Amino acid sequence: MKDAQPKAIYLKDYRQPDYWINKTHLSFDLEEEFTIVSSSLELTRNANAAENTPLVLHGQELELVSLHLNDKELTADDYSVDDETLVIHSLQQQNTLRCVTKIKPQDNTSLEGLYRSRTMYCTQCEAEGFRKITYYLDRPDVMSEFITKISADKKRYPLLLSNGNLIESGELDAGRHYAVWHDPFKKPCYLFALVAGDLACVEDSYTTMSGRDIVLRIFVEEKDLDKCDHAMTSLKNSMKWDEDVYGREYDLDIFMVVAVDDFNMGAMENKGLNIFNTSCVLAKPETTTDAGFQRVEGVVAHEYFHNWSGNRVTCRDWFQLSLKEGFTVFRDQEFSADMGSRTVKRVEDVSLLRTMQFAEDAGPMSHQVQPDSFIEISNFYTLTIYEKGSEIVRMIHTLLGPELFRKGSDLYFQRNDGKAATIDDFISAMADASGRDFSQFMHWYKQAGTPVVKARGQYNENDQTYTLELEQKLPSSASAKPFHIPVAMGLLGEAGSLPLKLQGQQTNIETEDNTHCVVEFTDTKQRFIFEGVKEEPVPALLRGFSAPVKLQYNHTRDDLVRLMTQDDDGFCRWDASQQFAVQVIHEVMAALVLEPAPKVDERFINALRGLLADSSLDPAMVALMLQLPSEAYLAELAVTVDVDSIHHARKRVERKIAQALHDDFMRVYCDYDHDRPYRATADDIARRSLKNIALHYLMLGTDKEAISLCERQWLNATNMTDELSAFSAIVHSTKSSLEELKTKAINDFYHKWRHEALVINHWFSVQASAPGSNTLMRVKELMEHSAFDIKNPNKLRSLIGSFTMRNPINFHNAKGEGYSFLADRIIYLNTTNPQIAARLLTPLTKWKRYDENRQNLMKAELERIKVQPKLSKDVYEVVTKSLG
Ligand code: B3K
Ligand code: ZN
Repeated sequence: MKDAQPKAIYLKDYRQPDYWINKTHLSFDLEEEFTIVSSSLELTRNANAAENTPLVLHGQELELVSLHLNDKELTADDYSVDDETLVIHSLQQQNTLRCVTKIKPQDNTSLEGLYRSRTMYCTQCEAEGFRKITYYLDRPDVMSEFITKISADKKRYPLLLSNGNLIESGELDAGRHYAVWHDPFKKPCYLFALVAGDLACVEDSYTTMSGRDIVLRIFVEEKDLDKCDHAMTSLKNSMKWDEDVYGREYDLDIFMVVAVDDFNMGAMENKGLNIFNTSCVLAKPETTTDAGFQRVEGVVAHEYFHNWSGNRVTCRDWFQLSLKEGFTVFRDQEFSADMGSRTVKRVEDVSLLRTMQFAEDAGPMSHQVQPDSFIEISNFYTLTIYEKGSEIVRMIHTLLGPELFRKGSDLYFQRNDGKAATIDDFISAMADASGRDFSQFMHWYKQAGTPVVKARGQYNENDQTYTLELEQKLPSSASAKPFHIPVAMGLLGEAGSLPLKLQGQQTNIETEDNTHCVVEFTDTKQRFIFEGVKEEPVPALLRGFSAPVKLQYNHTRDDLVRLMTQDDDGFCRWDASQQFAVQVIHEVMAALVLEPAPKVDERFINALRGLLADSSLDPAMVALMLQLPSEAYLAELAVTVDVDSIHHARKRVERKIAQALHDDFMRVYCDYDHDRPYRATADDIARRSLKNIALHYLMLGTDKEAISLCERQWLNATNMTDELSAFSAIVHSTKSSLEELKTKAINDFYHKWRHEALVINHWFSVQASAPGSNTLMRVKELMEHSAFDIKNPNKLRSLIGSFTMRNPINFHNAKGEGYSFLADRIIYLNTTNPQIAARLLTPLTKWKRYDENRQNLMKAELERIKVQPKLSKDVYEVVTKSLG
C-alpha cells in the first residue's frame, strides 16, 4: 500500500524482461515467529538488454537480511530498495544472486504469499503474491526451474510439500526436519507452492495413456478423510477426459491436492501441488449439497486441466489472463457436460453469464476479455475473463466443429509448450489449423460490452420462404466494429423442426435431417433467406446459446409455448420458459398496486402444468423451467431497477403458480420422495431438484400438510441437499405461524452441524438471504457469533456476500442501512484482506442502476470508502472506477 495514487499499467508497454532466471533455489526455515527465505537465482541478461542494465526485482512487505551477487556481499551502494522493488545497479551477463529475507506468515491476513491457515503454512502466489515471499521477477514470462528446501519443526509440521518430485528429506537438530523438492518443468513463480502442516492423506493412482503410473494424493485434516472420495474420482475422470478429448497426458509422477480453510478463491493450479479451498474439495452426502458435489467435480477438473492450459503453456503477461482462464473454463464446462447432463450444465452456465457477467459488462468495471490496462490485476479475475472468455472459445468450437478445433488445440500446445504465450498465439493456431480467418472474430477480445442482436422474421407463403433479418447493436464506443457471431438455429413447425435450405449462402448444416444450422452473422445488418419452408415457422434462435449476446425477438406467447414444449434444443426450451416468465412478471409489476391482484397468464401456468405431467422429460429440466428468473436477472433486464416491485411481483407470480399447481406439486413431491441411497449422478440430482422445487412451491401455499412434509424432510433427510432445501424453506417462509419452528430449526441446525465449518457456511448464508425485515439485524448479530471469523473468506462470503448479493430487498433498503453496513466491512477489510474487500464491493459499484435516492446513498458510501487512509490498490481501483 502506498500513499501516492496507484497507477495503471498498459498492455502496449509490454516488453521482455531485462534478465531471465534459469534456476531458482529456495530455502524456507519455518519458525513460529518468522520465516527465513533464502534464494539463489541464476540470472542471465536478456540479449536485448544493454550491458549496464540494472536488475529490478519485485518485493513487498519483506525484510531484507542479506544480498550476495556472485559470492560478493552487496553493500548499500550496490542496490536500492523501496517498498515495491529492489534494484541492483550493476550485473554481468551471467550472475548468481543470493538473497535472504525475513517474513511473518502468521501476520499475513491478505492470504497472498506465504501465510498460515489454522495450523498449517500454505501459499497463494497468483497473480503477484510471490513478491511477498522473496525478491524476484514476479511476472509470468520469467520461467524458471525450481528447487525448494523446506525445514520446520517435525512434530507440528510432519508434512513438507512443494512442486515437483521429492528428491531428499531428513532429520535436523532440535526436533526439526527438512524436505527438498525439484520441479523439472520451468514455470513462472505464480505457480510456486509450499505447504507445511500436519495433514492426513488419501492416496490413489492413475495409469496414463502411455502407461505411466501417477501417484495421486489428497491432503486434508484427519477429520475430513471421509470427504475425499468424490474429489479423487473427479480427478481420475478429469485425467482420462483430457487424454480422450484433448490428447493431453499428465507429466510429473505425482499429483497432489491440499485442502485449506482460509483461501481467497476456489483453488489454485500450482504445478503438481494444487491448493484448494476446503469448499471445493471436500464432499460427502450428509454435509454436501448436489451443487457442492458438482462444484467439487468442476473445480478439480478446472485446476487439473490448467496443467496444460496454463502451466505447460502459460501467459506472457496478465493481459493474457483469459488465454488460460477462458480456455480452461471451456474445458471444465465441457467435462462437466460429459459427466452429467449437457443441457442442464449449459442452462446453469448461461444463467450465470446472463445474470452476472452481463451486469458486470454493463457497469463501471466493464473490461475487454483482453484488457488494455489495469491498476490491480487481482480485480481482473472476473466473470468477463473467465465466463465470457469461455464463451469466446466455445464460439470458435462452434465455428470450426470438434475435429478442426482439436487440430487447432493440438497445434497451439505443440507450438507453445514450455512457453509464455498470448491470446494471439491461440487464435493463430486455430486459424492455421482450420484455414479460417479470425481477424474479425478478434473483436470479441478487444471490444467490451454485450452486443444486442435484434432479429425479425418474415414468412412468405407464396414463395415458401422465410427471411430472417439480424441486426447487431454494438457496445457504445465510436470505433466499435461488428462482431463475428455464430447463430445456431432452426425453424420450428407445428410438428417439430423443419428441414433447412439457406438461399445462396454457405452455412454449417449440422444435423443429418438438416433441421439445425449455424449462420455466420458478420455485418451490422444481414438477411438469411430459407427456401422451401412449407408453413409459417417459429424461429428457434441462438440454440445452445451459441453467442454471448442479448437477443431480441418478439415471440408471441403461443410461439414461446411451442418453443418451450417442442424445440429440439433444451437450452431454447428453457430460455422460452424464462422469456415467458419475464413477461408475466413484468405484467404483474406494472399492475402491482392494483387490487385484486393482477392475473397471471393462464397459458404460462398451463405450460408449466404440462411439464409437470410429462414423465418423459428430464426432471432436472422441468425443475429449471419451473424456477422463475432470479431477482438479479430481472434487475439486469431493467433500465432502472425497482427492487421492491421485482421482489413482490416475482413472489406474487410464484404464489399464483403454487396455488394453481398445488396438486401437481404434491403428486410430484410424493413421486420423487424416495429415500434411495445417495448418489451424485445426473439422474439422482435431477430427481432431487424436482422434488425440492415442488417443496419450495408447496411451502408458498396455504396447505398445512406442506408444512408437515417440509418439517418431516428437514428432520429425516439423509443428505444435505434435502436437509438444506427444507431448512431454507422454513427459514425463508414469511408465514407468521412458522416463527417458532424457524427459531427451532435455526438452533437445531447449528447444534447438529457446529463441527462442520462448511455446513455452518450454509447456515450463515440461508439466514443472511432471508427476506424478513429483521435480516440485517440478524446478520450483525451473526457477525458476533463464535462460528463467524472475519479472517475467513468463506465465512465472509456466506454471511456478508449472501446478504449483499442474494438479498436485494434488504440490502437495498431505502434508508441505506445495507449500504453503510457493507461500506463499514469494506473499510475494515481494506487493510486486512484487500482482494476480498474489492470483491465484496461489487454491489455498491452498480449504483447507476437504481433510483435517485438509492444512487445518492450508494455514492455517499463509495465516497466514504474513497477517502480512507491507506486505500489498497484493489479497493482504490474499484472505488475510483465506480465513481469515475
Ligand atoms: N488461477 C487461479 C485464480 C487465482 C486468482 C488470484 N487472485 C484459480 C483458477 O482460475 O484456476
Ligand atoms: Zn483457472
